[in-house]
Amino acid sequence: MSESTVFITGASAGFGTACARMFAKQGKRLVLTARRIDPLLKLQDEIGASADVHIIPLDVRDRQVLQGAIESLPERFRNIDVLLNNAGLALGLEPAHQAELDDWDAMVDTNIKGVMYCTRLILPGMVARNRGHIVNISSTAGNWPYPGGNVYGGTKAFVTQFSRNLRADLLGTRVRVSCIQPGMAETEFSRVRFKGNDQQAADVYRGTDPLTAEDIAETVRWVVSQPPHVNVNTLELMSIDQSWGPFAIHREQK
Ligand code: NDP
Ligand code: 8X3
Repeated sequence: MSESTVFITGASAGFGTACARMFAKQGKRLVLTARRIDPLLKLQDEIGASADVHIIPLDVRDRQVLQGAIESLPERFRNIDVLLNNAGLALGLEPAHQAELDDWDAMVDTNIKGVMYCTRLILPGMVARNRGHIVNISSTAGNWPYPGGNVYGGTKAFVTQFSRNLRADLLGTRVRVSCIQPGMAETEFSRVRFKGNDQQAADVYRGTDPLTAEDIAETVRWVVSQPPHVNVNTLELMSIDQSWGPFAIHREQK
């Protein structure tokens, strides 16, 4: 797929930036999107020598803007071969009865609706060409519960099940769908979750060897580079320093 086109959401930081760098090394044509234009411009500057890069500052929550951006892509970027649905966030770690409803709305709108919109707008072209690959970034948080994971984990469970249901719909086509479920990875993720509190964000990774954005880019590279008849359905990965706890049990003091 040397001449192929990759569309990445959330390319301004973390996994998205690392994946853009990885695909640029392979000489892919890249459409890079996120809300912040400055990091996108910087990235375009960095990788523009090895890849043809088109940047679009947009919010995946805005369906009209997304539709307009995709419909008005320059001709050479129109035939998207890989859609990396990566843009997403967690906001807050409060228990459900104390969480901010605005945070829940933002997570649902970004992590669920953003993935829905990008998929629905880009998938028809893939089906028409009978070629393409949708790679969705879910999370271990969609598989395993943890205190404060409430809506964030729920949105990622959606991404996992949506990926499987897309596979069901696309049977008989050559369009592939893969769902990657990373555990704790050090990016801007915790800084966003804790609303700019750098200390709280750093504490998440303190004393551990977390996954890196480059680890996820390598996983995406492997998933996408399988032979066309091989569909990696779901792939979960964690840092060696992360595992499961026992069931939590509340005991009354007698
Ligand atoms: P980062 O915070 O480093 O990057 C998130 C990216 O998403 C940024 O480029 C951000 O760009 C973009 N984004 C967020 N909201 C929107 C929006 N409304 N519209 C467009 N772009 C948006 O986090 P990660 O790289 O770690 O996260 C990438 C994905 O991986 C997310 O879906 C996250 O849930 C998931 N994930 C992360 C894990 C981790 O531990 N880090 C583990 C498992 C999954 P901008 O702010 O410029 O819009
Ligand atoms: C991010 C991983 O464990 O912080 O999806 O929810 S976690």
